[in-house]
Amino acid sequence: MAKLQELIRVEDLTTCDATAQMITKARKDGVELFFDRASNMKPCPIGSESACCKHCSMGPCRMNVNSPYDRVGVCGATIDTIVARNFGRMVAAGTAAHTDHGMGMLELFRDVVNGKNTEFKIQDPLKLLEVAKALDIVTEGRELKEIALDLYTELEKTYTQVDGEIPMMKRVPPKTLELWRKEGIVPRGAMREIMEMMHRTAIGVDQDYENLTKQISRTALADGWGGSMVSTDITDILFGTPTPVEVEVGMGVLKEDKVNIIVHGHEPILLEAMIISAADPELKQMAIDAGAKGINLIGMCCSGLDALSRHGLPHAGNFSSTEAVLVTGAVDAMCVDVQCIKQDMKRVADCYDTPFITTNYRAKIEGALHIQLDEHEPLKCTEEIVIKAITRFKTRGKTIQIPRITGRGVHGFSYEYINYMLGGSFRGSYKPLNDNIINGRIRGVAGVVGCTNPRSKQDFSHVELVKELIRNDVLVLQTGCSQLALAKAGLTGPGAAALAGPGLAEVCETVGMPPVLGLGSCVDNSRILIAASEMVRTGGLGDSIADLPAAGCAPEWMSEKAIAIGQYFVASGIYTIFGHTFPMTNGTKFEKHLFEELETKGFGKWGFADDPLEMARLMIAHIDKKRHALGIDKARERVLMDMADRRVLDAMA
Ligand code: BF8
Repeated sequence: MAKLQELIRVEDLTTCDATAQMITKARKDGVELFFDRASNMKPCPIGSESACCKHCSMGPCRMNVNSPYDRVGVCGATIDTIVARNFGRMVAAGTAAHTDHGMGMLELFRDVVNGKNTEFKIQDPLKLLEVAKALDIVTEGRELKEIALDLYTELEKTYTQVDGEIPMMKRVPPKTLELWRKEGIVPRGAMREIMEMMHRTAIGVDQDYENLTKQISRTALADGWGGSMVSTDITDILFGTPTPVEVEVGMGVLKEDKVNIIVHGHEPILLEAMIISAADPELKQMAIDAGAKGINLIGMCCSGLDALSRHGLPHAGNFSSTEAVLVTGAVDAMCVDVQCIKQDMKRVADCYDTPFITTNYRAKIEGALHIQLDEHEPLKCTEEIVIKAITRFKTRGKTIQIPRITGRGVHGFSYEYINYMLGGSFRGSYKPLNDNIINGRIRGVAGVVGCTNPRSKQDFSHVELVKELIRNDVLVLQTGCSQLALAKAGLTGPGAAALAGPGLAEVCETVGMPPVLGLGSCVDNSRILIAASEMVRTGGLGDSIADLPAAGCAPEWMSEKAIAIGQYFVASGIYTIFGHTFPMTNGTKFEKHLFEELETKGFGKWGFADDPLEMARLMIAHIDKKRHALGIDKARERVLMDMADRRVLDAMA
């Protein structure tokens, strides 16, 4: 462990009080966390500007980030080729993660429909019919199983099709789709796009950054409108479409007198199976016999967000808290599947005698206990994990310290529920949302999403950015670790309307919704795309997604998946800002292309800012620019005057 004087002050690492307490405890216990390593390991200055090329053995070639056009790589690759290739490979990796996850969900769906998997059944047949209809599958007079099998066959194309357009293109607003067709970036199938992206970024292939950008967009769109969207829809069909539910979040959800089991990762099947096992009467009795008051199942990161949205399951925290939670000593089993699992969690778990269990053959960790989850018999795995956790509870050490900190919020705002919430059960519609944007009560819509990162004070930018947005009447949609940051800060409950600007507050109070709507895990960013499509379809806000008064931001991002998400938002027409770092060499033509030129072609564009208030300023300025272009900027001026007049009248009353 690094010397104490080299360690950064805890208050500079996180604004999450529970995580801060655990960092302090870990330091006392002599246990190193990733915060400490981030403090002591400077990022590579060449790599952080993406100015290194290592795609062949003539290099690696390092460019001069201060004067990027001074030299070229041994093969002659320019800085623009190098940075664009690196960026493309990040998008390919992020897209691969989401689409591999989505394909797994689709296979599970097929096996459930075929009766090969009897552990699960379709929970939302209505959503199955809706998705089938959206893809022009005949539903009238047919058995649900027949429709479901057709749906599987259609959706499989999202991944495996080699030519044509992926099925979800039917949900894209016509003008947005027209642009993609003109630019030749409509995805064929995710496997094809990822394969071509990897090919074109190999030594000696595509060496034109603008041409590479087209494939980067095509690959990313195969994620957002393909792999991720199918995953969200199929997961809703299988496990239920979320509706608002009040949830408890933060490390205080751990219970000293219960067997605490945490599930961390991304694929919903592990946590869905764990929910069944944790409710098993025999296992519950076994926990009681061991002296516990019960089994306390908890989620973390995106798996946790899935179960939080669908079942109201407690959630212990986001990415930056997954080691810290082990420091409580109160975790009786930490089980993981895929993505965002830090290798060092195994060592931290060992320090506190917590069983650390991998469950997916695609994501083993050296030295960790592996119990393979077989999706045909998932309970075998989850029951074994529960038994291991009960055994650990019996032999728990005395050094348990659970931060008594929890937050409460309302989550589970699916696209469908927003429709119902705004329009009512008989006339579900986005028209009230559009009307309130047009009349200026709601200034615009922002997606605030993505990771936390030990190089950025945990949760700080998420929370400050969202506060500033809602204060300025911007409705915020959230997914991923960002959502947890806001939930812990108390901004996902209806009470948060008090922090909103007068127009947004009025809408929230009328509808009974918070100004910050949690939509789920990172693959559920697809819900934002569908909501954006519906806003265009409803009318009054332009013809394409690029016309909407909307913007996106991932202020503390860290994963390649975030880059893929950012690119599919940009390609879909949304101005998207990333914070604290960006894999880009400043002053390059590729930078200008992503940050300026894409917008002039009808797409969105990338933005960057380090300070949350600056992020908010850029997003609001963009929203106002779009309002002006739509000719609805005057309406907002009138509404603000109405509000002011009303306050004067209130004061006089
Ligand atoms: O997919 S927000 S740290 S947990 S990558 Fe990971 Fe980032 Fe969290 Fe989920 Ni998304």
